[in-house]
Amino acid sequence: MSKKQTILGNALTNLPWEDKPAGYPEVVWRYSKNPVIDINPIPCAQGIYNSAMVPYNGEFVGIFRADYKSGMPHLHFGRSKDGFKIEIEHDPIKLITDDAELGKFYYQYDPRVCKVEDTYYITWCNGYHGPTIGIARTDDFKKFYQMENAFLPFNRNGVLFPRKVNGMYLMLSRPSDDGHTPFGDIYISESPDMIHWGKHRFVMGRGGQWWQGTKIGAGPNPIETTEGWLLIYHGVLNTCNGFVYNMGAAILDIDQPWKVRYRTNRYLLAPEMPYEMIGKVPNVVFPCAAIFDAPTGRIAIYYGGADTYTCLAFTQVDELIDFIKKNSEVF
Ligand code: BMA
Repeated sequence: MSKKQTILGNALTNLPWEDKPAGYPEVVWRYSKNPVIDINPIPCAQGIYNSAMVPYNGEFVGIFRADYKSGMPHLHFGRSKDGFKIEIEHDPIKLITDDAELGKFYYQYDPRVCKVEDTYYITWCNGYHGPTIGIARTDDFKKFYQMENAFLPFNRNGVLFPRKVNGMYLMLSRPSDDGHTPFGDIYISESPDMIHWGKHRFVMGRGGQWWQGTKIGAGPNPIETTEGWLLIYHGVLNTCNGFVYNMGAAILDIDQPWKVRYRTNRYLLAPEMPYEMIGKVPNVVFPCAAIFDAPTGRIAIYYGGADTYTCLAFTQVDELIDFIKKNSEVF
């Protein structure tokens, strides 16, 4: 029997949760009533997906990617009492900035939300002369203050760590191109102030097994566990008929998170359900948030399905870490 691994963090007794179906052979299982956000959810949007929820004041709030009927993605605020039924505001979030240059973004997509100390930070892919990482902060989810873009274009999947490490804020990101990202590896950068980012280091790359052979990108904010930082990520397979987005996981060293301790050599979740295989972009599972109840080790993962739907899946931390260690390869 391996040692039981636990999450270092808070209790969340109202975590959205559903037990694993009896006999289900995989370590991540889907919510039986997926998707939690269906197609055409609000008047302006054809789909809401690749979005992030966090617990807040006993309920849940989130920042959502809404794809407009113009094809352009923008960020909307949403709330939920139970984590399952989500209400999205019909108007986009107004980012506050007194710097006109910062306000010159063209699109916003794939948000993450991370509480560091007492502030909630939103990171997203910001269209500023090509995709880069936008950052905003809020204390109350009413006023959102836009900060400097973290990096030069072209970059995506900017994912913050939930606490400083060695006195620095840390962010994972995935530099690539201005198109549909034909390649991509995960890097880490540090900052003393959430504005100036540097000391960029390679964390892990595409390659090895085909499910993650084309590109990889960080998903939810890393979760601190007794084994290291648990990082859920997406890995992309290139087929004769296009990309397939899968979900994998890794364990990063707790003090030097650019060091990969374990990394799955097979996927945890691949597009298999109609809401993952059929949509605006077929064959996509794209995780962007993971919330947890530390004492029980339960984790709920919000992921996008087929660039159309928002979905939920669940896992149990000790089982997941055992799985990652058993099915691991570091390369
Ligand atoms: C990526 C991003 C994601 C999207 C995926 C599949 O490059 O644009 O938002 O889910 O492609 O289309």
